[in-house]
Amino acid sequence: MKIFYSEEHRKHYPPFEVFDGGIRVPYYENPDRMDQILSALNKTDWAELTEPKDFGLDPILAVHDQGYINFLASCWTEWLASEPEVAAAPEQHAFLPATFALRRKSRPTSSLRGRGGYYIMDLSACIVEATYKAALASANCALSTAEFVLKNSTNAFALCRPPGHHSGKDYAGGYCFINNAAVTANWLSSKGKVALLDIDYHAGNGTQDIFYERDDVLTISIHGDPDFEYPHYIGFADETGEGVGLGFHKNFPLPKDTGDEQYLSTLDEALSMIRDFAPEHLVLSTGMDAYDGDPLGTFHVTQNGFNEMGKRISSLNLPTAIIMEGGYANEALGNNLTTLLKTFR
Ligand code: SP5
Ligand code: ZN
Repeated sequence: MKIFYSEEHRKHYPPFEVFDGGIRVPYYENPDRMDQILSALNKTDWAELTEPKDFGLDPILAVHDQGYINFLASCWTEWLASEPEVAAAPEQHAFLPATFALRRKSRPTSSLRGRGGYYIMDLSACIVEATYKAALASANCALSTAEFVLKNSTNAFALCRPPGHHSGKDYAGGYCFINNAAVTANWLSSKGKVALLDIDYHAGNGTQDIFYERDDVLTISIHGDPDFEYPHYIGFADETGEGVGLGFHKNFPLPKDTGDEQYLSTLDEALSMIRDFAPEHLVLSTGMDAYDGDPLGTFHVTQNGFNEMGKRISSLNLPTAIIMEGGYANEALGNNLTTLLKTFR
């Protein structure tokens, strides 16, 4: 299996994030995740790692707002230039907003703080010097995968870091800056209908937002119920699309402690929707944080569960762009992922 991967992510390693209750914790979405995955892939005889090519900004700007991308590009240097304390010890700092945009119609004001609260939705999308380049390389891994899937009518995997599914048209959040899966689905949508299935433990809010009013990309997310879980305000069952997009989005919010059996029967419902939609391509937002041992999750999906998920999804027999999202049980991440991926060979 072709796997598109870039080392460009490595220096995107913020020194902390801010958790519930305001405590600073080490950054969970860290480069060790990729090392665990790479080491598991290297033990297989089917993983073929390839550098992504550069697609430029056009396919990204087809999904994201120009002002938002400009903000990502210049945030760190602007911050460094304006705060002597940061410039004195950049490795101890990460940019985060302190005030968030209001629920009324608001605008990105010109100050960095004003843009920060407008373009960032939480305290885990930390920006450091390497963030923007890492996010671009990650999107290029996804686009390279899309191109390969299209040309060869087969499956391929984008080992993306940072992940993407919490990032909307004009905002970062949940470790995500550019929505790699959305960029991919949008890019593929010029060749026919696309289904995007999100199996990350968290609701794919950014993806939902981006395609909410479209009927050419069916988006489905299976996740922890936002009644108790991040991202808290989106991902409910009654959100089903708007305008021509009505009926082309589906959320499956599941309770705490969901295990293999309940997960798989929900997956079957999602797969039957995809069959009915009859897309040309599938994009799979592949978070592994539904895993039993995940520090950010509450589900109990086992390695065997991931194997069964992979078998059922791959039996759709659709050319599939598999896009890496979350998954934080680093010691199990590599094996869980290769277990899922190998069903797509
Ligand atoms: C891509 C992805 O999986 N992003 C997830 C971002 C989740 N951030 C949520 C932070 C809230 C942490 N609450 C943790 C409780 C641990 N016991
Ligand atoms: Zn997640």
